[in-house]
Amino acid sequence: MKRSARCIKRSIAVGAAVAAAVALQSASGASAAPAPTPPPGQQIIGGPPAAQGEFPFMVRLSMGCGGSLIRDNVVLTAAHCVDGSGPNTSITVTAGVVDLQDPKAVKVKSAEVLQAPGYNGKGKDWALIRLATPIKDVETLHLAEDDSFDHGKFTITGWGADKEGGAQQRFLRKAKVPFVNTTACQLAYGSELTPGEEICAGFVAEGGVDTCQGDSGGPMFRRDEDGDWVQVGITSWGEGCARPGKPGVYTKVSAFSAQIEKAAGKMAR
Ligand code: 4AZ
Repeated sequence: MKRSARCIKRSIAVGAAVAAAVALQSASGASAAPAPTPPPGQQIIGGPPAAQGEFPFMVRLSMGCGGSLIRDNVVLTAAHCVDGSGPNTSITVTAGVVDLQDPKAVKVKSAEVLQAPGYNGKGKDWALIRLATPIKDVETLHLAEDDSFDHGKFTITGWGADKEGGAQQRFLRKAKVPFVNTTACQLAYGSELTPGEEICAGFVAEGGVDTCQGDSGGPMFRRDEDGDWVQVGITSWGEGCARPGKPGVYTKVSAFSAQIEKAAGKMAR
């Protein structure tokens, strides 16, 4: 099966299962006092929980994807997380928390969606969501304007599965993954990879750390020379999760940042 179809199916299935999975987790963990700290474990896959406020630009989308705030009223996510372009009030965006059940969570509805022009399931996996109301005083994430940040170690974050086929998470997880060059990534994926539009990351030899189902649309980012976060990728796809020889594939933000900024600027006003 084409990987695009596989990923789209997955994200929809995850969307349907999210509320239930998160509700279940809270129910099973709710017997004691409200849990201020996450349960122990190694999730996104292979990383610890994020601290409250550590990634203020990180949001959860109600269809079961991640996203990043690039304006106070615009979220960047994956094209395969949305249905198309146009007015759309069906998405709930949860911001400002690592715990999706935190009563302080800021929840806002979408107003409009822009799916990447020309998106057909291969490459171009980006989309913008305009919010009905801006998130107050939020620290937005800056986009890589060129490929000068496409190397080194990247941070990945999400509420997605903690293992292949695993449950969606109540608490935001983070992990670090190294850049994988195009030659090595093509060795893994052949013509399924769209070089120039996608960037790969992961521990190819050993696996073990990765994004997984439900992390899609979330940002992959690193620090620039000033120590500020810069987004280099959008979680897109991969064969399974955290498998040796199968790195994660991310939309190469620098290839689209001019187009994204222009579209976001139009949308935001
Ligand atoms: C997904 O379905 C997904 N291991 C995201 C990332 C990866 C695989 C699947 C990469 O959302």
